[in-house]
Amino acid sequence: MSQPRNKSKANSKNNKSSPTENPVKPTNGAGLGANNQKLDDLAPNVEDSAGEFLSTNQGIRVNDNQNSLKAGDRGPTLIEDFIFREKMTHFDHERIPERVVHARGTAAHGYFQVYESMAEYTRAHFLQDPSLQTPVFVRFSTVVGSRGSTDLARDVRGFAVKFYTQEGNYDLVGNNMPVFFIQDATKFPDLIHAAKPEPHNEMPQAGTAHDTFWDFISLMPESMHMIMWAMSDRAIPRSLRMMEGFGVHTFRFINARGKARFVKFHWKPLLGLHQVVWDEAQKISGKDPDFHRRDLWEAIEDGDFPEWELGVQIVEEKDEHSFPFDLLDATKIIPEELVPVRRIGRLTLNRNVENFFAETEQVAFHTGNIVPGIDFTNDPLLQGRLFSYLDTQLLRLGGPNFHEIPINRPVTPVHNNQRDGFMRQTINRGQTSYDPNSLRGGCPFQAGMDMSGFVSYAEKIDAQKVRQRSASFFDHFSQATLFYRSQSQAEQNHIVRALRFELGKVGTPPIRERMLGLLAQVDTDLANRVATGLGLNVPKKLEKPMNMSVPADADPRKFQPKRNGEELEPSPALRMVDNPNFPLKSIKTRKIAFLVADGFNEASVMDMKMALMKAGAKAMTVAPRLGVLTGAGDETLNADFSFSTGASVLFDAVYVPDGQASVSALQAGPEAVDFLREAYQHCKTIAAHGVGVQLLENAGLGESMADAGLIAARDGDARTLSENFIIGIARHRHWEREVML
Ligand code: HDE
Repeated sequence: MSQPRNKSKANSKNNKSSPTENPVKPTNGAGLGANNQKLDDLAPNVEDSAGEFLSTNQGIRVNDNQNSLKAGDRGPTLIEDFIFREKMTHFDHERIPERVVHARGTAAHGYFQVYESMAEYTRAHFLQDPSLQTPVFVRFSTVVGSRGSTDLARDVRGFAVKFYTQEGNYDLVGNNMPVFFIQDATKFPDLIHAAKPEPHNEMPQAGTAHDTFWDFISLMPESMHMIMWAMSDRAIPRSLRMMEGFGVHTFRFINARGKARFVKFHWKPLLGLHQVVWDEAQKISGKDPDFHRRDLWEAIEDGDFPEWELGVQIVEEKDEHSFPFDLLDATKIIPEELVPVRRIGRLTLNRNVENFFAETEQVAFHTGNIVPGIDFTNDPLLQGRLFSYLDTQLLRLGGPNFHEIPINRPVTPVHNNQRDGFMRQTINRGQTSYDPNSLRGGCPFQAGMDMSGFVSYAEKIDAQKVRQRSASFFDHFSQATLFYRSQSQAEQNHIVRALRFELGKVGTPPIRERMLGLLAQVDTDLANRVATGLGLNVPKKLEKPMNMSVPADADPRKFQPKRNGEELEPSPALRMVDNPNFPLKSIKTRKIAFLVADGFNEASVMDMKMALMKAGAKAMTVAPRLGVLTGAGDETLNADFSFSTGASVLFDAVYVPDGQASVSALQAGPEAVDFLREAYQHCKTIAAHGVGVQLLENAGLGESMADAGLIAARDGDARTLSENFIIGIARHRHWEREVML
């Protein structure tokens, strides 16, 4: 059922709408689900067949949905069967083109609330009033894989936020990494063609570990900073709820007096920053390719609403040129040590979608959707995106009326002279569809600034029309080095391993060597370690010419990557392990596997379960079989998983409770021991109580081992043990276990 929403009086013949009426209403836009203006807006479009008769799309009730109409019960189907034809035709047309990038995604509803008025910096209405809750729809995604690909691919994650503000839709279409591979939008099709499955054999799916990607990258020194991020653990998040988001480009804030400042946007997750291990990621891709999607869905269903704080880095216009990099260059960050991130509000996701296709698939983000008080800069990557997003929606959603699809329409009224086109829903009343007009008293009117009319920032531009990259963009290595040197030892090891994996999958030796040459520009130790894994030597010199983004007729000798000479201090804000921005060590929403079988000790299970639940974690039982398990004292417990449906990679930590019969049953097969060994290998916290310790020993993980993440207590109660267990889990992983060659 679809209803046109704009039954607005403003479109009526006797237009009473006054040009002095401000669209900004004092009411709250959202609330904890109950009072969310966007959800109210979607409600008339929600269909629910509970208690209803089956009908055709024309509303005719169907008597037989089992058989097509035939000439005789063994005869041919008749073309007259309108019920069959309608059903089959609709089915044949169910698919729309998937997104050319970011095809794999998942989304949820929620709201945003600013902590205090930002009026000093921006006139954006949704950033003025701390009591206002602005509805949002957020879609997370991977970039390279197709719609059905695994969530755990090594990849950048999209973090796209649509704010349904009182002044229209504002889209902050960001990623979970603050920089990008390229500096100019015209290189985007090249980058994506190189990263996607190779065109001759459509392999590999959802991964960059192949020749064409590294061929391209090895010739693109400007990518090196982003490559460091993409090879880091940021590319394999533990959960979409535990990753940062970034607007990437420098934008502008403009206040009511017209004063502009530069701004970079950040999303800081309240659950902290966490990753999985690459081996784990690959196994999760087989055990549960929907791991991230499921994690987000379940957290919201359970009431564990994910939250992020919106952070801004604000730079005065006069300081534009005071950094050792260009603010318009999307391959650079502003280190937080140079310009602190001020946290200005909170995003909460509290409602799953009703229908994946209608909402998650049909949502159309566009960097060009901005509201008064926010504006663009001349970042050439952003400028290209401003064209691409609208263009891509026209194809993907089939025409110019995709803004009318319920998930895309704003909560503010839409009045203009745009008309017709495929799938038009709005019934525009009246004789006129042009401006100026007198027949309609000039409606719809232009809005003054005091009526929330959008006015572009009047930037002064006096320049030659050139196809040229600014020389201020040519330092491609300083920040790559900064990133690598800011990582913890464990994270540096992971970058080395990731590069060994990715380049190890490259079949063309000169590509590997060229990459080593580039890595040596970032950090010689990094290059040497990667080279060791590949059985190669680091080339003495950088292979030339590198692509320095110059036209055919330019002299390549004049354009070489360079360092600006300034060594930037390592920035702890860039690492995931012990990042000072995330001091809170919480185990909230973490999943803990309890390995149990019949004969478990009830107190050992319940005490630990209660302690974990109190700390906000989720205890789940994994047993040799599904069904009801009986404890030593005849109390029963349901197995949440069997060894065939559960796997250690799906949990954050493992506990083996006391109970002789239970432990003996677990020892009878190889699964429990394998489960523990794998959890250990992935640096997870493991605890065992009473005879449960035997199982650890059986797995070769004796309690004598000096390891903060291995907690064994033969005696005492599980309550005492639980304190250490919780501290261990809160550390997330025990990286000191990793052996690096
Ligand atoms: Fe995108 N990008 N992009 N991108 N992007 C798309 O738009 C594009 C870039 C990002 O959940 C497409 O609707 C160009 C940076 C996200 O629906 C397309 C360039 C950043 C999403 C497109 C970039 C992003 C997209 C494909 C280089 C981080 C998914 C489908 C100039 C700041 C949004 C679509 C969703 C999607 C073009 C680079 C983020 C083709 C040309 C940098 C999160 O329009």
